Amino acid sequence: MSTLLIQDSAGVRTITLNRPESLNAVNEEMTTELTAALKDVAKTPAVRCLVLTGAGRAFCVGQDVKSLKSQTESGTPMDFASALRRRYNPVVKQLMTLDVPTVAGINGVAAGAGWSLALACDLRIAVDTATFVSAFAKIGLLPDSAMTMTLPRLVGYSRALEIAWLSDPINAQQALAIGLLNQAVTADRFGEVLSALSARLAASATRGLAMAKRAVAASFYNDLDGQLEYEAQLQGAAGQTADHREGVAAFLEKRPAQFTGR
Ligand code: T3D
Repeated sequence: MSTLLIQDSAGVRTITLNRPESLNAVNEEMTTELTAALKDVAKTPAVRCLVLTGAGRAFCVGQDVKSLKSQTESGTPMDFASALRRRYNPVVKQLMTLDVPTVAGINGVAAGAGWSLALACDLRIAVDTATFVSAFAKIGLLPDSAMTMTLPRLVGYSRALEIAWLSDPINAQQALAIGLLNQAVTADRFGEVLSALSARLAASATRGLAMAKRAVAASFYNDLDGQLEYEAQLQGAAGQTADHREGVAAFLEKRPAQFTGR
C-alpha cells in the first residue's frame, strides 16, 4: 500500500493515512487502497477493533484539491457525482457498517471528506491542538461522504448547517463541547489514550459490541415497536455467544472475564 500504513497489535488494526507531505489529502490511490483495507478488516476475525489515524501533522484534509487543478483550469466540469459513487461512498459505507468498533485517532487537522472519515467512525479521540474545517462551502460544494448524516446526528440540525455553511475552523475544545469528540487529549498522552481505548475494545465481548452498534444505528430508522423487536432478536443471538457464557462465569467466580470474540 503506498498511501496507507497498516499495523496489527493484539486484535487492534491501525490504518494510518500516509501522505503527510499533502496533509494526507485523498487521491485516487488512497480511496482504492482504503476500500481494499476495509474489506480486509471485515473478513479478518482476528481484527476486533479498527483505528483510523493520520501520519504527520494532519489527520486528513479531504480530496486532494491540487488534483482538481487541470479540470478547473480547462473549464471541464468535474463529475463529482461519479467520483463520489465510485470512490468515496464505498469507503464511507464500509467504514460505517463494519461490525468491529472503529476509533478515529485525530492527530491533527481534519477537513472536508477527511473530517467525514473521522465522523464515520464510532468514536473520536483527538489531540487537543486538532482543528476541524468543513471546507466544502469554501469551494462551492456541500458536505459529502455522509457528513450531512453524521454531523446532525452528533450536533443537531442548526449547528450542522452552521458548520456546513460557514466552514469556520472548530478547535478541539469546541468540538468536545458540542459532542463531536469523545476525548481531547494532550499530544504527549494521545498515543497512550488511543492505544488503551482500542486495546480495551478489542479485548471486550466484541460480538455483543457489534450488536449494540447495529441496534444503535437502527434506532435512527425504527419506531419503538421495531426497535424493541430488533433488540430482542439481537439479544437472542448475544445470549448464544461464548463471550456471554464467559462473562456470566467470570462474574460468578469473581474473576476478570477472558473474552475471545466468539
Ligand atoms: O473530488 C470529489 O470526488 C469530490 C469530493 C470532495 C470531498 C472534499 O473533501 S472537498 C474539500 C477538500 N478539502 C479542502 O478544501 C481543504 C483545503 N485545505 C485547507 O483549507 C487548509 O489547508 C487546512 C485548513 C486543511 C489546513 O490549513 P493549514 O494552514 O494548517 O495548512 P496549509 O498551509 O493550508 O496547507 C499545507 C499544505 O497542504 C499546502 O501545500 P503547499 O502549498 O505548502 O505545497 C496545501 O496546499 C496542502 N493542502 C492542504 N489541503 C489540501 C492540500 N493539498 C491538496 N489537497 C488538499 N485538500
